[in-house]
Amino acid sequence: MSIPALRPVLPASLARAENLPSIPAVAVEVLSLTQNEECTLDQLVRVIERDPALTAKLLKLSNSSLFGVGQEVSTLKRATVVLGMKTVRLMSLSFSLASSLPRAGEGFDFPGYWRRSLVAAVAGRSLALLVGSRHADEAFLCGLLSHIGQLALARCMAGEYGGVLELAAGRWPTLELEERVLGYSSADVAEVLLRDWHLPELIRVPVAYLHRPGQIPADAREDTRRVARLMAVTALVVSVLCDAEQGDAYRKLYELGERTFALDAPRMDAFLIGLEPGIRETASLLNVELPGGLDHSEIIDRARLQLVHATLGATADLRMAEIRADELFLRNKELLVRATRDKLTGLPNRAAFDEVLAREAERRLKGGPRCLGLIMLDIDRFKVFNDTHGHRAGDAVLTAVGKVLARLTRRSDLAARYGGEEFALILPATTPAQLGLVAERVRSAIEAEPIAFEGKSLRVTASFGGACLERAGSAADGARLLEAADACLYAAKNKGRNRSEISGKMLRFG
Ligand code: GH3
Ligand code: MG
Ligand code: MG
Repeated sequence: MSIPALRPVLPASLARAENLPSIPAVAVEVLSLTQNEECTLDQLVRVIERDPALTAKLLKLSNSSLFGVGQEVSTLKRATVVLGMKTVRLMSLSFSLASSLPRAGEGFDFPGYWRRSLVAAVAGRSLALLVGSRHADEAFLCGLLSHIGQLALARCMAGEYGGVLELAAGRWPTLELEERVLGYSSADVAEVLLRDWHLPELIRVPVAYLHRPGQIPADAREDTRRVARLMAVTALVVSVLCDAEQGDAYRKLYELGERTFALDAPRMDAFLIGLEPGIRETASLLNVELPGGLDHSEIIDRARLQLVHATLGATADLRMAEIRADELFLRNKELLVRATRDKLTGLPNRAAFDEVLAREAERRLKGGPRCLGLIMLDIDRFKVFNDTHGHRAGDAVLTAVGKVLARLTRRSDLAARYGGEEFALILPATTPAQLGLVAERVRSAIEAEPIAFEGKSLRVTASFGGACLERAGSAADGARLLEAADACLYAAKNKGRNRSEISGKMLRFG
């Protein structure tokens, strides 16, 4: 079929294309019924029932956990009553479209296409429900159609689009790349195609402006803008869950989720993990085979790590610019702290600490930027304290010590809960003498800190060990710095506790 009203930017060859995906007959009828205010439930059911496969899928959907109506639905009419006319209309449109689009072929990543479309559909719908939007079904359809422009290009302009895919080198092509090579993007194609299919603005605009929400036409309706906001977040969810390198998308998703829907990082993570069963279920409903590697919690862990690596990795070039390096350290630290916090104290946990330590050691391969200081501290006779005052009192101590550390360290330092009753500090530019001062300052503050617990005021002390690394031979030398500090801590314990021992010898490796 041909596309009549092509925008001038699109080449004539696309307008003449014979094999553009066409909209299936049932979908056309459902759509025209949608536009008819008078349409009755019976009319809708009659149209859908003409396609037995579609009917079966809608029934399966009504009984799936995705819709979870809690009662067996065995007729289409019942489904229409239980799910509502709008849902049945939009879902039948979604399913009939999905069944008419190609599943496999040469020269295009069809499994990737379907995975992205499915993730977008389920994520769009779930996000809408999460934020209380009444456009969950529209978001599902938008998601399902979110990559339709790329599919159309791969089908109709295989030669030209092949060049784009080649340049993308195995990654999913971006709109920028398409524009650079073709002079227009798959989003332009999607807009034309969806217009040709007579899909309403509420679907067409969010799909066409998925990656450029800032350019939505000024006359777009408020409803449309709302769905577009949902889909902009959804597009980032797709990048995080489907792209091989998602560090940047993950950061952007957090930012946009927070800004648009006040979703904080833990809720966003829970949302991402919660999508997994729905994606699998929808895949089976739409007969789409998903590639492996869809464990969402693993993907999130990997994304976090990539985020951290991406930012920390950037520090390597800045060895000479110490101030900028310190700023980076600060930023890295803040990113990490957000990602990996110890629940009790609110401090970064051991994983975050190990990561920063390894990266900081790496920055000191062959010397520079400045001496890296590390302090370990361990609360004295904490077992006895727990046995005497109870575990909850012990927890109050850990929280209080965490607060002292947060209060007394500079923004450029990293204070972490290393494990149990042990804490660790990384001080990026500190000599042994300065390290001794810091350790003493923290030690006396802990000793002087009254810890309020159930009407009592309790006190604890801690022992400290510290060491400095001037030059590393490998990233693993961070662990050797830790060992040196730990040996000093052991000495402080042996010398009677509530004291600090700092190694006067700067460590130099490599
Ligand atoms: P030392 O002065 O030699 O360090 O003696 P210690 O008793 O502090 O050392 P030990 O390693 O024998 O005991 C550590 C105790 O810390 C044991 C454990 O019950 C307590 N502990 C570890 N993690 C937590 C926690 O999260 N909460 C509480 N309340 N106690 C904890
Ligand atoms: Mg201990
Ligand atoms: Mg102890």
